[in-house]
This record gives sequence, C-alpha cells and structure tokens, in this order.
Amino acid sequence: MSYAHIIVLQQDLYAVVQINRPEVLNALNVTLMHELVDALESLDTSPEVRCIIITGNEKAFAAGADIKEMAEASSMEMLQRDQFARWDRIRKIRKPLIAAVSGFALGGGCELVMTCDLVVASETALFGQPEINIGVMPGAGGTQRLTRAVGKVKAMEMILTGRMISAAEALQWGLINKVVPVEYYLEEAKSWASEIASKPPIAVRLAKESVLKAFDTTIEGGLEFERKNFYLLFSSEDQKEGMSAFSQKRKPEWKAK
Ligand code: DAK
Repeated sequence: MSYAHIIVLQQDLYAVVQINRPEVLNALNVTLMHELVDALESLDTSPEVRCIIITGNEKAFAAGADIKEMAEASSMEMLQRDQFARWDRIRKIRKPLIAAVSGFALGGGCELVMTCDLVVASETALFGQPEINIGVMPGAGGTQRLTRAVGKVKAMEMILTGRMISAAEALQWGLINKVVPVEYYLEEAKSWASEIASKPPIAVRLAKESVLKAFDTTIEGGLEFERKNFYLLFSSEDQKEGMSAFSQKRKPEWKAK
C-alpha cells in the first residue's frame, strides 16, 4: 500500500499506520483522512493483521484537522462537501486499534485517539480540544467521547478552556492506558499489539464490539448483547481449543475459526 500522507507497515500479526505530514504537525487534511480510512478498512479485512496501531511522530500524533483547508468554508459548503463523513467509518473498524501517541494530540487528533480502543503515550504527549480558540467546538466526537472518558467537569474544562493536558494528567483522568518515556512509546504499543494478536481473533472481535456497545445502549440492552456474543463464541473452534487446552494444561493453538 502506498499513500501520500500515511505510511503503512505490516509486521508479524499487526500493522502500524503512521500519520506522516510532519511539516504541519500531522494536521489531518481530507486526502490524509481518505487514506487513513482506506488503509484501516483494508487492514480490517486482512487475515494477516489482528491489531492495528495508529501513530504519528515524536513531535505530533496530530495537531487536529487541517485548519487552513476549512478556514474559508461556509456551513453549506461544509454540509455539502461532507468531507468529514469518513471519520464515522473509523469507529466501524472491527480489529483493535491502539493509538501510540507522542507530542500533540489536539482537536481531531485527540478525537482520533479517542476512537482507538487503547492508548499508549509518551511522557511528552499533550492532549487537548482547542477548537474553542479558533471559534468552533469539537466536531468529531469530542463532546461525547471525552465526556464519557473523563466525566463532565473535566470534559468541560478541556473543551471550554481549550487547555492542553499532559500525559500524566490524561492517565490520571482515564483518557489513556499507559505513559512511558518517549523513546519507548511505539515499542510499548507494539508489545500490546503482539499480545492482543496472540489471542483468539473472533473472541477479540466480539469482545471489542461488546465493550463499544456500552456507549450506545442501556445497561439491559448491553448485557443482552454481551450474552449473545458470549453464547455465539461457543460455536467457534477456538472456544473448543481454548477450553480443552486449559484442561490438558497446554498452550492453545488458535485457528481464527
Ligand atoms: N492545521 C493546519 N496547520 C497546522 C495545524 C492545523 N491543525 N497545526 C499546526 N499547523 C502547522 C502550522 O500552521 C505551522 O505551519 P507553518 O506556519 O510552518 O507553515 C506548522 O504546523 C507548525 O506549527 P506551529 O508553528 O504553530 O508550531 P508550535 O510548536 O508553535 O505550536 C501547536 C504547536 C500545536 C500548539 C499549534 O500549531 C496549534 O495551536 N495548532 C492548531 C491546533 C488546533 O487548533 N487544533 C484543532 C483544529 S480544529 C469533524 C472532524 C474533525 C474536526 C471537526 C469536525 N467532523 C467529523 C465533523 C476537527 C477539527 C479540528 O481539529
């Protein structure tokens, strides 16, 4: 796969998708978002890939949507172009997405992080929803996902002041999973990806789907959904293999079936 603004590398059973517009701190323009969604959807169907890392560089994960690209647009143009529609497709990716974040993760960059399932950050990572400073507000899930992740008052703090928070604060607030020194953030994310890639893929897929269900249903609906997915796994070969390997005290060999 060859793209203008992202680099895709596949290794072992996971892939790394690197956002690559360093001259503008990885600002997310339309072409980049097309490429990102295209790459994610194609990796999502590849049997050689079981987990996907999205990363940037040491200085920036992504400093938001490309401000210059949308600065002159009117509401009607924004509506008609619907250039952001593709963002919704990222949350439909079925394989686990890990954000490996260093430097700025702002606006759409922070929202992209929150679309991922797990987040590993460097000590130098900075998270923020600074849209208020340029006369707008979050538009790719910031008001919803951030509020669910950190609660109302912290979300209000970030969204209404536009202030950035450090990796340490993001960890304490429950926005991210782990903080490591800058030289290790990608390695750490890769080790998480390897670990998840070593699990039975169908169970991983249904588990992700079930956790995400918690965001858009009632507890009762979610429990029902979870239970059906749990029962469904009993028709997978991997469930039989996992449980017999446990009884036989051996390592399971997953078939992804
Ligand atoms: N867009 C375009 N260019 C950007 C950029 C951005 N978001 N962020 C940085 N750059 C460019 C700068 O213009 C500069 O380019 P040159 O001037 O050298 O040509 C270069 O990157 C380096 O930036 P700075 O010189 O500003 O670097 P500093 O270290 O001084 O400052 C900074 C770093 C990150 C604090 C600063 O660049 C900054 O404040 N950037 C803007 C951050 C921001 O406001 N982000 C939010 C953008 S709005 C939606 C989906 C998504 C969105 C909305 C809706 N839907 C699905 C509906 C998202 C909206 C946003 O993200």
